[in-house]
Amino acid sequence: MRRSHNGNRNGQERAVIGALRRPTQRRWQIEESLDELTGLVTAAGGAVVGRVTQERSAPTPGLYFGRGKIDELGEAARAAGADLFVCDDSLLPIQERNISQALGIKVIDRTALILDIFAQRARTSEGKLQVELAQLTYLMPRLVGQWTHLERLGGGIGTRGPGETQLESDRRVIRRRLMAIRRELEGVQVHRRLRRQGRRRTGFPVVALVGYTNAGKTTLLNRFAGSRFTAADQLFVTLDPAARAVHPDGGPPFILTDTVGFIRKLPHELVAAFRATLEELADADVLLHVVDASHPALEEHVRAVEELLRELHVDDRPAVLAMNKIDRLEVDAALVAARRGGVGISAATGEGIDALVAAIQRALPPGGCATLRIPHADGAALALCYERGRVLARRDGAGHVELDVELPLRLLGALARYRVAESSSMLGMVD
Ligand SMILES: Nc1nc2c(ncn2[C@@H]2O[C@H](COP(=O)(O)OP(=O)(O)OP(=O)(O)O)[C@@H](O)[C@H]2O)c(=O)[nH]1
Ligand SMILES: [Mg+2]
Repeated sequence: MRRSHNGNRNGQERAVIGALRRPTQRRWQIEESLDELTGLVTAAGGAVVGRVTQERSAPTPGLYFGRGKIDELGEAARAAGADLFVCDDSLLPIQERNISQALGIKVIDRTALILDIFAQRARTSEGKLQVELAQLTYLMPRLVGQWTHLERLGGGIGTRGPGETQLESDRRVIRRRLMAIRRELEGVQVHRRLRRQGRRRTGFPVVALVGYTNAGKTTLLNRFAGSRFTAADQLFVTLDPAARAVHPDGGPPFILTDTVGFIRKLPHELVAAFRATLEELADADVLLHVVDASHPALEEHVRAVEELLRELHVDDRPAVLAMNKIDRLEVDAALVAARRGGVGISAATGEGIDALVAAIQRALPPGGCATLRIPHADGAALALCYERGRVLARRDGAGHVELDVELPLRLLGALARYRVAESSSMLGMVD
């Protein structure tokens, strides 16, 4: 563990992970979810040394698991030399405390683990503030009369913070800190809004990458834009939004944005804290949903992403489904993609990218025609019309130029102030 104070062998925290299996759940579903949890522990810098499951219709209020299972868990943890137990589901603060006392090791849940990974990965000041906001919100109910919790902070998975500030905090101090963070975030987010506005003024349509973590979103952005953002076989590599202009062969350009990946049971504290980042999706003309088609749980991944899009109120957006990593498939990739109405691609090899570009172009809002009266003083607007649109007619006037021009819809909006409203030469919408 990089920043662990626990002093374990190899400096790496050793975790036992566990989950309940409800009667409605299949065994493979639980195993798959625990595989994912293993990936999360690894991403946090720990190692999984054991896993336990228990079949139960509901968690017990005090211990989450049954008493017997807790004893078994304790033995497993001791035998494996574990110093951490991670529960695949959310634990109530009281359950967390009781299990920890029974096992004599630290206990966290999936939420705390994800928050920890985000705390490690946050790079920009906005990202750090958002993570701290989520962590403190998560911590609040765990603080009631729990001073010992504070002493635990500062070392190891689930207890790291982006800043030092919460270490000496009590609830009142935390509340004050939360207020300060919100204020700071507002300041940072003004810049983001300005960037977004600037992007909008260029008139390029915006295509937003969305998808499960590790689906290949950043790899696809890099392929499209020739950029070199970090892409790796690890969960939650990307945290901060990025945007690049894409100039595909044989099609009009668009802006492609990358953002944080989704996951099942994404902590609502994080969704709330990252709302500003995720709101960028609301700006998109088209959502490009990237799916790892080679993943055994791809159906669950698609569902989790669609649910989050609904939660963020962007599920009404036109979407293109990219079934990625088809280079890993042995079956006919086209069949796999077609099953969901998606396009089979490989961001790694470039296969299917042309078909994907075509699908994106079809999904983008159509352009329109208008008559614009542009003053000579705004040479930039005039240049935009020639570069990005198709000028159908030009009439030079005193101090202005009047154009009948076909433009992408967004650019038409950006230049709306120059529209000649009463013009009879308005051509209406075109395809
Ligand atoms: N075989 C194969 N691997 C791919 C493909 N696309 C991406 N990968 C790999 O999948 C892993 C994840 O890729 P990323 O681009 O980082 O995924 P992401 O969706 O941005 O993930 P997060 O930022 O963590 O949410 C990397 O190891 C990539 O090399 C593909 O088409 N084929
Ligand atoms: Mg990424």
